[in-house]
Amino acid sequence: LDQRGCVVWFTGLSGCGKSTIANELDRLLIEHGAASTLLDGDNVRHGLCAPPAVLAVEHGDEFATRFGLGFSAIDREENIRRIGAVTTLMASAGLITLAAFVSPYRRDRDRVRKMVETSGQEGDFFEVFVDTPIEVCQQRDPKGLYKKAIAGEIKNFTGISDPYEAPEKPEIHLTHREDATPTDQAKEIFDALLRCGV
Ligand code: GGZ
Repeated sequence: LDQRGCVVWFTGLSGCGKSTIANELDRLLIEHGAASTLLDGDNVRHGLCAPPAVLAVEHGDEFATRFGLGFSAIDREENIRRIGAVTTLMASAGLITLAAFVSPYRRDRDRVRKMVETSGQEGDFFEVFVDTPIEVCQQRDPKGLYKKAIAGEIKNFTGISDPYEAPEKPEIHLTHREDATPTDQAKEIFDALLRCGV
């Protein structure tokens, strides 16, 4: 009955495991009676931050060009800004809000931190760096995106043809370990959140 909201922000390359770990953490939190919710590219990039081609169908070309989002630096900036605003609202409503986005730019992530902490208090934003080597992500390649990016079929692909700026001081730094399952890693974050008073 006494739950403070917060934002747990996962950042890392495509295929690093951030959504999988975030889903496990969400399950763990709910099992323990917490009110948590999860946002990731799989839900947000279809609605709140849909691409131009999707918006064009219902809203026409001008609207699609102005408000549809792709993967250029400025589109990613707006993607993270919108998500940051939504997670800020969710956290102030008392939810443990999990967000899993590549979010490759340090400045964009730091702006979300500021937004969350200005609306709540310092310590409400936990940055989780899912630090999986690109070789491992590339080997997993569940959607075949790395293959396409290397072939030049996808432009601005993070880690291949676009930068990734690693967090300098994340609250939680998960390094890749062969012997740790996503459930183990979610438990690590869960314990760290408890230690921080969530
Ligand atoms: C990076 C891309 C790209 C490009 C499509 N670069 O592994 P996924 O597939 O499911 O997660 C990636 C997702 C990234 O969307 P985000 O909203 O998290 O990106 S950001 O925070 O940078 O705005 C990947 C897929 O979309 N994808 N094109 N060019 N990832």
